[in-house]
Amino acid sequence: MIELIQRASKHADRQAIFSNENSYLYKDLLKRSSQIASKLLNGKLDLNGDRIAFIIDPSFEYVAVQWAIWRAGGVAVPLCTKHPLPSLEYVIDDTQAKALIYVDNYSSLIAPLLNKTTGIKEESIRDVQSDLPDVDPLRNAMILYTSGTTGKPKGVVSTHQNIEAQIKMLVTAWEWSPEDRILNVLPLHHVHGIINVVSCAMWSGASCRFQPKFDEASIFDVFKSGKINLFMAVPTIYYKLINFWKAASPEEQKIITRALNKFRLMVSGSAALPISTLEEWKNISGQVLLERYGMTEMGMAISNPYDGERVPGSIGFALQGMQVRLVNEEGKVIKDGSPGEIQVQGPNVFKEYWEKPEATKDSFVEGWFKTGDMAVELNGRYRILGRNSVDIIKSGGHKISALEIEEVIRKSPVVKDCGVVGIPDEEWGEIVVAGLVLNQDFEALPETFEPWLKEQLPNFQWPREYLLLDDLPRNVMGKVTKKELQKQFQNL
Ligand code: MLC
Ligand code: AMP
Repeated sequence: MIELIQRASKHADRQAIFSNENSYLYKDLLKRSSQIASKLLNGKLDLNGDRIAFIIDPSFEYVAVQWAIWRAGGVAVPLCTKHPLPSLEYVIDDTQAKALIYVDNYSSLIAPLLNKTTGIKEESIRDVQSDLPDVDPLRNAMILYTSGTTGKPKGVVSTHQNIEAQIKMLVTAWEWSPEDRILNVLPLHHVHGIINVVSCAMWSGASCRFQPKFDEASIFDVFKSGKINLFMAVPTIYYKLINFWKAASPEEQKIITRALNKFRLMVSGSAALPISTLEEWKNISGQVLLERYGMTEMGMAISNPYDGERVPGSIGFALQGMQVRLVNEEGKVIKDGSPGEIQVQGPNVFKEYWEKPEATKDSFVEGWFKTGDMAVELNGRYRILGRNSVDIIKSGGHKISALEIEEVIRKSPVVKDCGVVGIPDEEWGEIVVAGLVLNQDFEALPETFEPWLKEQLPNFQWPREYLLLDDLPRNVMGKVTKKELQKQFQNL
């Protein structure tokens, strides 16, 4: 049986989740997930790895559906609730999802997909019960989509064993206990929210409170209520919270600060934490943010210590159970403190990219997963230098492929050519910007262009600035030089 779910019966009468003004015990989660699993099985003994997609805001219902898919022997494919239809359709097609579970507020968005997959409305699932299969931990559990430097987004397949390893590492490293109470404000189609927040809480018999929409005032209300003692977020969220605190009255600031002082742990990750954010948050909250480093393909790999010095600008040490090495461009393992690519090995590392054997093969060398992130190491402590590709942008903690955006922009009849890059931004880490070469019929960007593009992309992928160019900067070989394009934006 899946250990995460088995453990829940030990905590049957404890509060597991608080969402939409309701409190749910672990036994409620077990009961609801068993009902949904029975509905999915619909008389079968086992889903045998069928992919089941679902689009549900972070909530009790989300976790019940995720567990139900696992309990029925299926593979969970959580969809991004901010994605427009074409991106959702891509995932449904790529996974050949047998069913799509949705809640009412997504009915009209997903309606056009229901000729491709069976729609199941979560609210319509009644009290059905059947025997559930025994699921081997080596079986596939989840597919999360991630953007890369080539082609369309790839489905990262993790087994139950991978997920368990990802959870156990963090529960040990950050000393989770049943007394912990965490607030989740993150989307649940990424490991940060799914593993670090929700699954670690559920594994520990702790309680998770959901706030479906990011909103500074309500987050501070929860902080002030004293109902939580743990918080994890991306640097952009801390940046936004700092600004909100600064705008509050001195009296309000004191109340917030008093509440934050009592937290057991606050974690930052998914993008580089600016030292200024770390310091400002420390002044406000008395908390030194614990910065850690991870990736969809492996959960977390490197972390500052729970006990011990958290060094600003450093991501800390390899987590217990992880093997980490740095490798230079010639493929040599580096031991002298010079920069190299982070490569990892461990039970948490994903199994494969869904139906992309070549991509899977290319992402490993001698059994080590190549992260594409550059770092330096001193006495076991790592510091990130950046990525080895300019085509990957991190904005608000979202990984974005410049090439995917370019592909969409090139479909516009207005545009002859384009180059998309990320440029540094205090709030978002990086923002997406686009250099455009217009077709000769156009002298300026027509007003219809941006609204059209916004329909094709989720808002975190929208270019925030445009530069109209006669041609894109190119090297002698004719290849677009993205670094030069970045400079042109920064010189504006
Ligand atoms: C949104 N906006 C942006 C933007 N995203 N502007 C610039 N750059 C971006 N990336 C704008 C919108 O257009 C809108 O503008 C305004 O901000 C509010 O939009 P929103 O959609 O309501 O945003 P909000 O809900 O506030 O989201 C911000 C956020 C979100 C930081 C909460 O981006 C988020 O949840 N990020 C976390 C992603 C995550 O979980 N990553 C983990 C990946 S896993 P206007 O003008 O309309 O107001 C991973 C591994 C690991 O990386 O190590 O963890
Ligand atoms: P994702 O593919 O969305 O899981 O994003 C993973 C990427 O986020 C990593 O490859 C890093 O580039 C980046 N990342 C995660 N944590 C950190 C961190 N603490 N500092 C810098 N980059 C990070």
